[in-house]
Amino acid sequence: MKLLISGAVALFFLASPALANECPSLILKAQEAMKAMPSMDDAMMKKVNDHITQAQAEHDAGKHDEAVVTAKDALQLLGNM
Ligand SMILES: [Cu+2]
Repeated sequence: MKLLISGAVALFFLASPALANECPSLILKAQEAMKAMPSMDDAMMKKVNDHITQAQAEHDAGKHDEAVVTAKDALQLLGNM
């Protein structure tokens, strides 16, 4: 049983290389990148904002991998990877 749990934990970590604290820093980076871009059209701004909000929600829900992907999408939209 213990072996089974270790296996599951190992699998979990293999499948989830993202660190729990990687999302907030990526979210912050996206927020700062957005602030640094004053001339962004509204549709784009909304799209990036939605990504940031979603990333924060995913992080809060413990879905750190998804949060990282979403935050990276936001950064990609901002052309700031
Ligand atoms: Cu997270």
